[in-house]
Amino acid sequence: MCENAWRVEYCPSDYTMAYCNCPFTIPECPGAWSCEDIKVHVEEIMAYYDLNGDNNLNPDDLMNDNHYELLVELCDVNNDGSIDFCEMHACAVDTENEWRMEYCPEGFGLVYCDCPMVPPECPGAWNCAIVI
Ligand SMILES: [Ca+2]
Ligand SMILES: [Ca+2]
Repeated sequence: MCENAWRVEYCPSDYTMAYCNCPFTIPECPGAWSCEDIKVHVEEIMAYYDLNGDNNLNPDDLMNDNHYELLVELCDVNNDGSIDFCEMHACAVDTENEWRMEYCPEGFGLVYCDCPMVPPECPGAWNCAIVI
């Protein structure tokens, strides 16, 4: 709104308004998951399958073999034979986007979610080296 108010005031009258896609308004697609939904889902999966609590899914967790192999095939990005939280999270985001491409109306955006396990950089925040 500010940009267009500024244009009305300072631009020649035939100058066009800016109509940008608002990044915060996404068309409704029933059943689509938000980043928050994905995070909760991944937390549930990890809590359910990660029996030894090391935040990795691997054969130690006594998963059903077929399910484990499928997960490794789909989600084990670094090929170390286990799926950590962020690999599972990225996998869930991919799955969500495949679903959206199939079922959501055209124009419905894909979802891009950072792995919630990695603390975000905060400008001006102190890191451990400064604190110590
Ligand atoms: Ca584990
Ligand atoms: Ca891995």
